[in-house]
Amino acid sequence: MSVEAQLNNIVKTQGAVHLTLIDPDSQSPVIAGSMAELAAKGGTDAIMVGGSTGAGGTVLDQTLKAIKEHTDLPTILFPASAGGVSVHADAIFFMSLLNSRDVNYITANQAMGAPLVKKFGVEAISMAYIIIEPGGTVGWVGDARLIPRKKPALAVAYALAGKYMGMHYIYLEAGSGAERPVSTAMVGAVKQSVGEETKVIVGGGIRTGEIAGMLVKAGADMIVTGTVVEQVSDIKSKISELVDAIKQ
Ligand code: 1GP
Repeated sequence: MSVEAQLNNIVKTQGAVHLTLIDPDSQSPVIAGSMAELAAKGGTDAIMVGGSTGAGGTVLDQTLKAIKEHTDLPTILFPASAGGVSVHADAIFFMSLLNSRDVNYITANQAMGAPLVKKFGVEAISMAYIIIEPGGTVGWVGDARLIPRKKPALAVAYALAGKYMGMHYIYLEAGSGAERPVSTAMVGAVKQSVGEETKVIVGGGIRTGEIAGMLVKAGADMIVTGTVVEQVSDIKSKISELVDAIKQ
């Protein structure tokens, strides 16, 4: 079964997916491997690997290899550029930053990376990436025209554009480490407009089960957490808290 089909099946049978994001630039590959193992024990569904800066080349390959040695969970690339492609991943979020001002983040890196994705046989999962205030590092790096927190209609417009362009997943991103995640009102409006088939991913600033649960209740199909895994001493318990809060 493809990774996309596995994720969609989890949404169908368990209500929502939890994704753990590991940034290869934040720790050694060995530590990344043990973080993934603990996240798997806590019940996460897949490991995303990527980051806005310093997440390519050997460090990316070695991080993926270490993660693979410690868990059987699917690994999904979360690239910032064509340099974020690796032969060692199962899948890649093949994403376009729809509200960027820079063509490099909308189509050019995608074109440069596509032949590698094909050559490596990595499964491409099409995704519309939309950055909401405050946007953080990725908002700056991706030169995003940030969608105001209180303007759900603008997020809906971009999400629908992504759906009509054939993207299967819509990712609402507040930026890694954001003080607050995307609002439940925005998540609800986007989910209602794109419908059941198009999956809505929410990430950035999610730190507790309570918040993750509220976002899923509002309409999120998948929740991404990254920073919290780097900050807590007991990774397994924190992931369990998040997973328990979003599963049916
Ligand atoms: C960043 O949405 C992800 O791209 C995760 O954000 O690090 O705040 O969990 P956090």
